Amino acid sequence: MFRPHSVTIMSASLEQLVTLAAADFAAATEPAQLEDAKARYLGKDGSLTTQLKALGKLPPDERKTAGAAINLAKQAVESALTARRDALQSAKLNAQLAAEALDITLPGRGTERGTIHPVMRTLDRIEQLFRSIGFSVADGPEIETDWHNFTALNTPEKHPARSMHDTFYLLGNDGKPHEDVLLRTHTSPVQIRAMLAHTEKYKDAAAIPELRIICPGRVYRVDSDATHSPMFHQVEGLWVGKNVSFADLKGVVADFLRSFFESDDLKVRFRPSFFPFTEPSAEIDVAFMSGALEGRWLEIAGCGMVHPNVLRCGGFDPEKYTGFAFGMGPDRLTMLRYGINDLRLFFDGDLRFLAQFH
Ligand code: 2NM
Repeated sequence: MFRPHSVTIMSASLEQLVTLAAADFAAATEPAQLEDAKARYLGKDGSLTTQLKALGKLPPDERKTAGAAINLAKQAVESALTARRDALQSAKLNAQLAAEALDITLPGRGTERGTIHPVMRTLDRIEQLFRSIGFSVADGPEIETDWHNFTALNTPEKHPARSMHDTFYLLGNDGKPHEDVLLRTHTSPVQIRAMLAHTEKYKDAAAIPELRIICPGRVYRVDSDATHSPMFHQVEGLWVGKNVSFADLKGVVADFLRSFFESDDLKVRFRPSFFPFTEPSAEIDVAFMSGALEGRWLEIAGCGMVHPNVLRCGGFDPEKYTGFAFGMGPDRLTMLRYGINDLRLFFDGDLRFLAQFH
């Protein structure tokens, strides 16, 4: 007898079984219930499994048809199972998405407009004033070598500033401090780098043009109390050329201070002092002629004529060129300009303080 094997007819009871299984699966609302239902049909003692096992007892000529019919039913049950599994999973996902839904149409909480940090305002102001008289602004690394930070600045080998009590040294891979790598203690190494770059650039020229720079930036010292922060700011200035004199230094600095404090009758005095990198050296004091600090001399900066050894380290011949340099603390200038009495307010990040500088 001809029987096309691609077409198989399920018996009525098998069809019922498939319908029953589909209903059983549909009734399962949890994955565990669904797996229990699966076992009833496809498990070891499941009804379809039992029927497949019973095939061997059928007469050989019925085995093939019956087997195909059972397999067809099995496939139908399996696809009903898969469909139900998918449905349960996507229902679960949809429930989760609904629970976690965000209404992105709600207005945001808003961000407040920031303010320029008071010390940065001071730096901007200092830069602007010096640019107006032909200075440019230079910067350099905050991690420096011993040579750029000390040696090139004429600091003696045994100077206390070189000790670990005063200067932060970086740690090497062996956990011990480097002798040669440190956090700069002033911005003078930037001046050394700028002098070297400048003199290198003009090494074949008949004469080296004037160098006029200021170097604002962060500097680091081992020091921390109400008036000292381990990180603070400095602005150093440098003017090197032919016939640059102490008189030029006095004029530039006094003019700058009167512009900075917007006070024509500000008193400025130069008091002899000592720095390794300048000779002669002076401390610069100012006195206000009005306000709470009226008539009191305040130390505001240091300065001097750049030491010949320092000029030489920068590539200048000290027989042909002279220069002046000065250094001041913008943190302190900011405190004076705004009447702030605690340095730490600048570095605490407290918005109640910072938001007052609009
Ligand atoms: C100061 C006081 C005096 C200074 C010197 C130099 C350099 F690199 F040109 F030699 N830069 N800054 C200097 C001089 C800094 O700070 C209180």
